[in-house]
Amino acid sequence: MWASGTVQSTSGEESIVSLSNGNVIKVCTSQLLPANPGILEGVNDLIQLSYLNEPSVLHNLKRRYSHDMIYSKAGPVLIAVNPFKDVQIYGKDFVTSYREKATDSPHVFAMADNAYNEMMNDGLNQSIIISGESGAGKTETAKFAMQYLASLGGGYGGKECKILRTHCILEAFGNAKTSRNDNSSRFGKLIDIHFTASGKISGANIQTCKHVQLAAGERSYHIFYQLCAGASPALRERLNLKMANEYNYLVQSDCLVINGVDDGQKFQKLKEAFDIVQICKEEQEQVFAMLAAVLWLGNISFQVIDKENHVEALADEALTSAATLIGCAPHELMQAISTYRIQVGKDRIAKKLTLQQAIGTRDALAKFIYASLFDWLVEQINKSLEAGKKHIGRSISILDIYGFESLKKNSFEQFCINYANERLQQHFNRHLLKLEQEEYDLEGIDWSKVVFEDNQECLDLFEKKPLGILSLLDEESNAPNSTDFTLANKLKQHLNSNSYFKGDRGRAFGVLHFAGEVHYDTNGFLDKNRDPLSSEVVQLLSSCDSQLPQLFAKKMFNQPLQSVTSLDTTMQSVALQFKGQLFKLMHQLESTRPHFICCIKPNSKQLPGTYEEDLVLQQLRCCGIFEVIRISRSGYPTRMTHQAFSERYGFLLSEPIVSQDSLSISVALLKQFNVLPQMYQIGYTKLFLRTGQISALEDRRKQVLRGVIEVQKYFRGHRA
Ligand code: AD9
Ligand code: MG
Repeated sequence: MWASGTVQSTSGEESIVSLSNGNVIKVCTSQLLPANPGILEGVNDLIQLSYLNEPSVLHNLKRRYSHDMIYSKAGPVLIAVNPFKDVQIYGKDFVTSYREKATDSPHVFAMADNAYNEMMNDGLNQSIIISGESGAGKTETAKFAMQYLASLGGGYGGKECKILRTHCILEAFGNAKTSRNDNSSRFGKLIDIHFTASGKISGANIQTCKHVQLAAGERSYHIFYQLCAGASPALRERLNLKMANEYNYLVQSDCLVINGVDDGQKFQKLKEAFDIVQICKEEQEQVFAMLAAVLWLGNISFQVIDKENHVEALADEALTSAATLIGCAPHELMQAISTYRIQVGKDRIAKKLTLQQAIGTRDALAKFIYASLFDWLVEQINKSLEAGKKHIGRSISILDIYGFESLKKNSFEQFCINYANERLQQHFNRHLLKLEQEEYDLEGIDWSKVVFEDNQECLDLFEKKPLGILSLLDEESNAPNSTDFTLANKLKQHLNSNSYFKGDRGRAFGVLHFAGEVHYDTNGFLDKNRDPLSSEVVQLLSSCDSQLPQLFAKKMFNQPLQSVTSLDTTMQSVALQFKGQLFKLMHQLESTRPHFICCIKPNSKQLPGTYEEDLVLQQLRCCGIFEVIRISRSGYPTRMTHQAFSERYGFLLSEPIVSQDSLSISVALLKQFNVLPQMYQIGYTKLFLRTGQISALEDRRKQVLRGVIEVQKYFRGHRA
């Protein structure tokens, strides 16, 4: 790591340096990097640094962080370093001061304000895209952005308030405690906030991206613990609900409570949120019944009934409770999870399952109910936020997905998550590094290119057909007699020559992600990718007495892609569904003007006041921040077509000019306002200006317009 100091003397290759802590050391001169002058300590925007080396950037961020200035800019990108404590910078006074532009200190509010203004001024849809590792602060940042937009778009009544309050529903059902984050999002979401032409919030829409399962041994989704801790005695009675430690699905991890979190209290908040989005009491009761059913399903056990290891579910409290809760007879449930049917000639014959198959079927049923319940809830929230109207105005979309994960043992879940992050990074690279430079080329601007690490090749490794990981995974998932070993071998056989792929020993393989090398264990990949749901189970749900199971089954039947199958036929795999949903989200983002926020995790212990330089550096490098700074510093962030420029400022010209074309007017304006030649470039169709140059013109314009209004007022007053 680095330390700051003063060079005392240099002789040849060596220098004597006295460090700030008093020590004097001898170092190799070529390893010294210049530090920035004191006046630049803790600058708002990293592009202002005179010396742009890694230690300077790190030092600057650390310095700000130690003063609770968790936000900094890197050109157009907002960097947010997770404080892991409450910092008092989100109150109404802060909203007001950002709204009135009374401060220029970087903040998520400033970013949201900027997006809002651009939407209002240019009529373009905007997006706020938040990236960062698991636990870096994406979800919290997204909430603050929403809070700000809600306060702009109409105060704290009505819809705005609803959008914020519903978040606890999504978190209860979609988040869980993991080893890296006590409140880790296990689903991706894109929230579109819709505005009327006058800039008031008119509604919102939430799109989600598939849940990823939790790793073995991790606490499950918050909602289960909230229900167990917070249900009233009467509700417990109706659901035959036990304490969390009596359910198999919940005791797989030994963590039943989270430090500083009161699950019972959260349950009360959740019920209030249900009321707010108009999920009526009967429906709420059904939601809780589905959750209890899932928990009881996990307690169902099987007994072996013959030599071939075939099994039957035990007719005990777990089976009866689960059956009652989903609304069927116990023997029907028993049948559905202990047998499958095969077609023999014209008949369908029931065959018994083996223990492993039966457990798989039972768990698949539980997962299906849970996933359907989540989708149903999102649908209800959307209905209540949009009030049935089709949206035609403008919108700001906020993207918050699961962050990059590299654990000791990485499985299918991490594989999906990291693939999603690879896609997201591509969007970032394309907009901030690639398109930016392409536009300079296209406009004939004099420009020295900044090289950057493109992650296209890594994406190709995943997506190429037929020889990418996703295609090969699917092929193997559908192949007879395939195992996790045959999958690993197949990947190695076809991909070993790819420099982003590492063939490991045995079942493992590695990928060189933009954020670092990750090794995956293929154990369970095929099963998780197939995620088979037997037709027995879907039939059972469709014949249930309760409304929700019927609805879930109907949805399944109506979905052409996700076919219902018996255990042996093919269907669309989890990885492909995941890719489809991801593409849909990314596609939607393409038509918006993006604003990027990079969240940084300053330590891996979730502690306040702890800044681990190497960890921060690795994250900054991975998300391409240094390249962004270099491009922005030498770039021209303000750009306007000659026409737009001349129309907006033309009236400020003090002397009339001969030719009235927009280019001539623009040039005359630049001259009149003394914009120095190194501060702008004239492209074929657009004018490019360096940071800060437009403000003098804007100020003048405002002044003149205000003058005009004053004069009008004066005249109006006189006429009256
Ligand atoms: V994951 O990919 O969903 O696992 P996130 O979403 O990046 O992850 P999250 O927003 O959940 O991380 O933040 C983790 C924790 O950091 C939160 O629970 C807070 O305790 C803490 N945090 C994050 N941002 C802030 C903040 N601006 N102020 C205070 C914060 N605490
Ligand atoms: Mg999150």
